[in-house]
Amino acid sequence: MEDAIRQKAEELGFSACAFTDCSDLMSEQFRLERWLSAGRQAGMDYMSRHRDIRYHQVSEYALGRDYHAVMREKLHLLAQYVQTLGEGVKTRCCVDTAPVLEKALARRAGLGWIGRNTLLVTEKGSRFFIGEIFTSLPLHPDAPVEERCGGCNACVEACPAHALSAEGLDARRCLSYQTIERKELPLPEEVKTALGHRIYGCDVCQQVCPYNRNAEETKVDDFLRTPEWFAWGDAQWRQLTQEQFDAQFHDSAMQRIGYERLMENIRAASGKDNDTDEG
Ligand code: B12
Ligand code: SF4
Ligand code: SF4
Repeated sequence: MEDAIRQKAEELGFSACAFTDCSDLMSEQFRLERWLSAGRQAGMDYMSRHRDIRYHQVSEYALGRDYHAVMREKLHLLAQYVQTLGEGVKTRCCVDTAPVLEKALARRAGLGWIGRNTLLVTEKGSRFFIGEIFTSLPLHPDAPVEERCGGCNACVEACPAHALSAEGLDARRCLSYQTIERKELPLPEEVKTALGHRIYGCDVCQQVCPYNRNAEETKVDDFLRTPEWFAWGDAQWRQLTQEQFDAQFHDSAMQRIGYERLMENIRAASGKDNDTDEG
């Protein structure tokens, strides 16, 4: 049954599929509690409530169609298949859902290990999203794999905001948090300095990871596109109108932050000496 589900997942374009049970998640929960008590979730209150691309740089995942929608559609198709494997089988799909510790579950299912960049890392890198199907169908859990960062510390050293340490990630520093999740504006000067040309998300701790050199191209068309804005220069970003924003980003994860927030990021990333890098 497990192999049949894995095969169906592969047909749907998932790069991997594995199984785990939900018992004994207390140790993972403890890590989360410790992270929250240290205030490292920054202003993402939802965490605690639920216990240039030439000139500007935009995180690569924003190129594709919003991964929440793509993953949800594919998970529902896979869940429909799982329901056919037994009488009255129940399923529930999740992707990027706040109270679910997705990396912890994926690690337990043996999909990869938690790297020093705090992401789920596999032999084929970390450039993927994680989604789950919780089901009443009894399945055999897979075994976790060993941590394979070894002596590497590249992500910790390369992080432009010094957000990574032996303690994990401090979201208060992370540029992904600052450009996507942070609510209080304007951005502080030290954040603007660390931003460089970034206006949405940050990929540095993945770009430097040696395992991402083994990454395979996705088979999902929704993630393979090159939108018009990919070629925009500085001037086009700065003059972006609400109408252009709606037309260009309506189905990208970037629409989630809204026009005003993106313009604030563009101003923050432009308000420095690197202004001269006109694209
Ligand atoms: C909040 C959040 C953020 C925050 C905080 C990030 C963080 N590391 O916690 C911010 C906004 C900064 C962020 C940024 C990004 N995020 Co984010 N984020 C989340 C979210 C919603 C929750 C993460 C969470 O629970 N954090 C709290 C801390 C305590 O937990 P944790 O680091 O996950 O650690 C747990 C386990 O990993 C485990 N654990 C940790 N270390 C160890 C060590 C050992 C030995 C063991 C046994 C266990 C263990 O214990 C912890 C508690 O359970 C998840 C989706 C989800 N529901 O899980 C996506 C998620 C983690 N993000 C994702 C992505 C893609 C990103 C970005 C790459 C986006 C970008 N390009 O800008 C960056 C990367 C930044 C980074 N280095 O983490 C993906 C990661 C995919 C992957 N390969 O791992 C996820 C899973 C979303 C998804 N569904 O695909 N994110
Ligand atoms: S996403 Fe960027 S700022 Fe955040 S931890 Fe990774 S390298 Fe550092
Ligand atoms: S860059 Fe090195 S330390 Fe960081 S996650 Fe990748 S292998 Fe691990």
